[in-house]
Amino acid sequence: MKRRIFLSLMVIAIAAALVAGATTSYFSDVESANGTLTAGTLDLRVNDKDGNVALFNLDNIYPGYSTSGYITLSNVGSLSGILKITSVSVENKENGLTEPEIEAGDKSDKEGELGDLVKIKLTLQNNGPFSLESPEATEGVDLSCGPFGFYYDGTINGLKNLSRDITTLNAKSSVKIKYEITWPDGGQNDNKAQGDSCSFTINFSLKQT
Ligand SMILES: [Ca+2]
Ligand SMILES: [Ca+2]
Ligand SMILES: [Ca+2]
Repeated sequence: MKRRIFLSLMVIAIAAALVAGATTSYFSDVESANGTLTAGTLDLRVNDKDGNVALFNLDNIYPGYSTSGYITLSNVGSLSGILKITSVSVENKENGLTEPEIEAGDKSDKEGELGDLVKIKLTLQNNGPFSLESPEATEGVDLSCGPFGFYYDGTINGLKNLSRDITTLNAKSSVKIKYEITWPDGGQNDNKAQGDSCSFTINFSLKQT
């Protein structure tokens, strides 16, 4: 009995060996295919920096004061995007009431008046490889489009809640926005802003086209 089982196993083993031997006699060939996915990048910088970039800190300004500078917005990524101002926040502080402020009729110490008196002009400069998007004026603010694109001319408080497309910003390109800040002579009313301060934050975004 044991011998028969052993023989049967031998037969199976020989048959298996024959099958295995037969298989290796066929031609064969092996190939493969592969793909790699790399996501593009969309990376905005303000004046070559990321984050909330400080533009200026102006102290001791007065009626008749003016200054100007540039905001450079760069797409350092590999994809084109739409550059947009998503929002602007403005904060006015009274910093206490001086005697001339009270004389001029400033009664509240809750919010300062500087943002209503100081003007800002923002102009998109025509020195970059850009094409204009959505040239319509934004409702509710003193905003129109000049010959070269985005343009704002009004009080700092008027910037509140500004939201609009500026331009297409191609990969590895940048645009400049010139800002001009002036405190025009407002007569006796200017005294209401003595010691007041005003700060604003313009939020930019770059979105995939
Ligand atoms: Ca960035
Ligand atoms: Ca004031
Ligand atoms: Ca004050």
